[in-house]
Amino acid sequence: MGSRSSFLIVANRLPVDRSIGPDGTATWRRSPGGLVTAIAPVMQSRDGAWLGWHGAPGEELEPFHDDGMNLIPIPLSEEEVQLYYEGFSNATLWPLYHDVVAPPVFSREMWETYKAVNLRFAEATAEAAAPGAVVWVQDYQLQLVPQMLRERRPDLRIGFFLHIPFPPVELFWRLPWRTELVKGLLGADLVGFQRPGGASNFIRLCRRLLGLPYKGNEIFHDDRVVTAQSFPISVDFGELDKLARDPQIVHRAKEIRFELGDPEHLLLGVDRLDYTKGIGTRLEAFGELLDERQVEPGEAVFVQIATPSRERVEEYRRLRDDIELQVGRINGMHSMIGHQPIQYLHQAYDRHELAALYLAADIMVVTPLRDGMNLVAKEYVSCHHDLRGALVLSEFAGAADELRQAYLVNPYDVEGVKRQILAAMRATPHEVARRMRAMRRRVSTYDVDRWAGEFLTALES
Ligand code: GDG
Repeated sequence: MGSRSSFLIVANRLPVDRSIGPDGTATWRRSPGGLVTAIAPVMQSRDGAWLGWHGAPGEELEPFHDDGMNLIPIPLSEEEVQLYYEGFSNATLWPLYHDVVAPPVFSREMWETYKAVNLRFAEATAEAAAPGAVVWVQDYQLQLVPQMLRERRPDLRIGFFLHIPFPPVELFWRLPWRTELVKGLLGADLVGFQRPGGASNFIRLCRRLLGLPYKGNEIFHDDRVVTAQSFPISVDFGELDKLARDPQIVHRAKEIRFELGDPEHLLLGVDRLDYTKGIGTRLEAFGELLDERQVEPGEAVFVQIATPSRERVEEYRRLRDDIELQVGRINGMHSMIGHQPIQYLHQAYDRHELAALYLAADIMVVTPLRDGMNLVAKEYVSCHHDLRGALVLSEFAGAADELRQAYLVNPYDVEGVKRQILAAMRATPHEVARRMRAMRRRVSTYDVDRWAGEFLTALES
């Protein structure tokens, strides 16, 4: 790559996906997601570059330009995908950081590969960055990059943002490589978390593990100051609001309700099929409401979109079987000819269909056992310009800090989840509108632009 960039994003994946046309030519399409939308203008105005894996194992690609961004592909071999991505990132760190809701795998081989891949990212970034550039490293797959990068390029301004929760000291302590991981993060000038609790867990850990002094949210390490602070991520409210007002989407939302037999209550869940999302819990609650005839057959339909995710990781395969068994049981018990209480869709949908589903749903059920933020909850709110729609939301999602007018639940308390689903079903339209209006005010003010803006301002100050 000839010219160097003054603003760089470093993430596990590039923000584009390749699709091969019928004539065999490859085109790149921007992958959906708020991060890219928020960052794209900054990229364009500062001649930015994005470093990340392009998604094809074993393939090396030259840097290219697409959608106004310089993209620098980082290669990963098939074995690295297994050990670094599916392994250390998603079978070790992911469950450990999510309250150990599944047992983490501790493997030295995975760790070695994680280190090697982080080094490759750091070296490529060191090469691509202009003097004094601002570098923003994303998420748990790349926690060693800040330190590795600082060793090579002390002139850079380095920020790191963790999209998932940062666990309490007692859980983090189990990691055989805990010291290396913490030191990796401390290479940054600013370490960002979703919730204030994540930042304080990190500060406490630095003190307990490394004996580092701190004052407020500033940690003193190696003659430098590292700031640990929360920046709750958000969605592109304006874009979703506009999308949900589009007559085609409004029409599609009506059509969806009609196709489902115009139930009195349409409940919706949208998640990657992940064991942290509490899909089983909400289905259990809904199933019991049907068993107890608190909800009459035919009165409600639960649409659960479960987008395929990490299908080669053992724990995810097991989860899929469990959920499919559970759906089968409930539907077996409570279906009537022409009516199934649960519509389970193990498929991905495009953004338009998703917006129509949000708009169609009376009750959005978001019950993660632990979640950094949960964008689905904020997307649902952004789509309800009609002020219809109630949100049932887990206290264990970062979004619960902001969306206080949701029907908040403890996802471990099935009775409580049932109670809140019933409360949402029975709420008056006035009450529903009052809550929705307050939540919309929050999300429209704290949108994803503001999130990125506040992080970058803090990083550069
Ligand atoms: C991590 C953290 C944090 C889902 N199905 C489809 C689809 N989606 C989109 C949603 C939403 C996104 O995927 C999922 O975001 P979440 O925030 O809900 O969850 P994670 O994937 O676990 O994200 C999380 C987030 O990072 C950001 O920091 O909030 O806590 O775990 O945008 O709409 N999109 C499309 N089709 C689908 O079928 N197009």
